[in-house]
Amino acid sequence: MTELRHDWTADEALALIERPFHDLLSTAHLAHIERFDPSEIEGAMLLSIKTGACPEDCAYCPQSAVHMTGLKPEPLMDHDEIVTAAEAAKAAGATRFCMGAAWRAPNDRQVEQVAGTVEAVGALGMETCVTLGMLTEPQARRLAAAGLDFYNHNLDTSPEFYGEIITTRTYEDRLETLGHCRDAGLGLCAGGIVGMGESRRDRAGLLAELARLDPHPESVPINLLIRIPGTPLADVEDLDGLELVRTIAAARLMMPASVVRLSAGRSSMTDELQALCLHAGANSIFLGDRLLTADNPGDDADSDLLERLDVELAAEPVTGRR
Ligand code: SAM
Ligand code: DTB
Ligand code: SF4
Repeated sequence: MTELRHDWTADEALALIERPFHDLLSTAHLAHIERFDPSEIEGAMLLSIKTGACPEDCAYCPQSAVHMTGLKPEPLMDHDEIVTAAEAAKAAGATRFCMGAAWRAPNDRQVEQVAGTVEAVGALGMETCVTLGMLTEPQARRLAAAGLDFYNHNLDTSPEFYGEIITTRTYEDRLETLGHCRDAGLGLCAGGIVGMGESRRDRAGLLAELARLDPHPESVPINLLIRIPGTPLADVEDLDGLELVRTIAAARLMMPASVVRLSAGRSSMTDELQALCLHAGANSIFLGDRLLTADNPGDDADSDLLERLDVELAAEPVTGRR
């Protein structure tokens, strides 16, 4: 079996990404089928429970108050409305419900509110995930006590490129929040974005940082930038789709037991590109026609694609053989 290593360097990750395409893809697919059933993928559903007006300056994000994206801010949603959305997600075939709030860092009262909702969503028999920005260790423990399964906090890119994308908090801040979550016993969902004008070396650097976490994040979302008018990255050059495939294949090889999610950006991909990403080792998608604020292909397009690929949505949460 492909071994679980936690000593990856950016150079080693780059050497993987740069392997001849077919060699990289077939090796990654073999690693995939060692630990997962390739005929099923995880379906997760996102809900933005607090939208926009975020004080951070993340250059990709429609929800940053620093950019003029025309997005209408919305306060924290009612508990009951969120639980109703989770029930609908379950009915649509999702096994995981992910709640996102555009906060830099929540206060204790906000964490308390979210904890109550996490308990109710967990009681529906779904895996729960939240992404609320930076957390203190007591806040992470509070969420763990509510039964939260996963915390999503992305490293987004390499340490070297990070400063081009965000200036209002550091790479260290992000690693610290991930550490608090791990110490509290939470599962981690941590990944990044490609297509922001970064180099192959930056994509390698991101993967090396993720794969040096011990244990590896259980979920690794790979987002393709959705270019949002009004953000500084609105006009960044298109990324060659095959670079996304290489990134996913390297993620599969470096974190062989983790679920790799083909996350944001599927609406701009062809079915053939998505199929290559799934062959390279991605085994999770977001269902539905909306991510947090941006478009997603939607259930009809997805069931059509999965049927043509002889792939099904897993009825139970997906985990890799350890
Ligand atoms: N505020 C929290 C935080 O930053 O951790 C949670 C929400 S934030 C929207 C979650 C992730 O969504 C980001 O880390 C980023 O990877 C992804 N994301 C945001 N905008 C995106 C875009 N335009 N295209 C692709 N991914 C995006
Ligand atoms: C992640 O890595 N991608 C999701 C989830 N974690 C929270 C969010 C994607 C957001 C895309 C832009 C939007 O919908 O606003
Ligand atoms: Fe967007 Fe999260 Fe950055 Fe806020 S912290 S601008 S919600 S990515």
